[in-house]
Amino acid sequence: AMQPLELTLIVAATRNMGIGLNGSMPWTGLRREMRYFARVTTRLPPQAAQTPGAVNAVIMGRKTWDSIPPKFRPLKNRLNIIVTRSAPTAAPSPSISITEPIRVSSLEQALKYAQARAVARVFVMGGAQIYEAALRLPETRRVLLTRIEQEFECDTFFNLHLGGGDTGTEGWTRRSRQELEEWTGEQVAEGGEEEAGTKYEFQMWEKTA
Ligand code: FOL
Repeated sequence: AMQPLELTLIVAATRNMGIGLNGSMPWTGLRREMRYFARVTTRLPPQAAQTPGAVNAVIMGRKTWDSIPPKFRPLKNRLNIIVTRSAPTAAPSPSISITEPIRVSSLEQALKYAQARAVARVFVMGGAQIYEAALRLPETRRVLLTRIEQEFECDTFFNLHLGGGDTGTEGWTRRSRQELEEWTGEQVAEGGEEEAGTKYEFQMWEKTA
């Protein structure tokens, strides 16, 4: 049966919700954090794990695509969908191999493509403009936030303020560490993580209203 498409945003942000500087990330050296991103976006949910050929999709803006080191793109074992104003006018065929990134001209087209491909999970991985568009959609159910407990100079922000406690912004609720572990399949440290002198915490937020 056709599952209703559900979107998960995945983002690493400072306390001020800073996500970028000069077209790249404001920090360096958060390698375990990056590996968490790679595993979480790749891992299939239990229902899809048995299905041959099942994959997740990652949707990103063109600037985020450009920011990924060429040797890592397309992000492997995931269907990569790029939102760009210079997408071909014809809709991409639903049978293209995942070794080929798909270019579409809007987030709505990206969702339609993901649905036509019957992908397992759909992640929105930025940047700011794409997150902003996704936060307006009813399909957006969840944010996997890595909250970085150190200020970095940023010129790009995630425009939803999710608080430190479980009371964030109206309509959003923080889920427990156990709920995050169940949904992501990851084991996360109780008191948060620290790497390259930077403390951070893996969080999961869900839309309640
Ligand atoms: N979310 C989180 N939690 N952390 C991030 O760093 C992050 N980054 C983006 C979006 N959401 C995020 C966008 N930027 C790669 C590079 C930049 C990028 C996202 C991904 C990348 O190269 N990923 C490889 C891992 C490479 C490695 O192991 O170092 C991948 O396979 O996912």
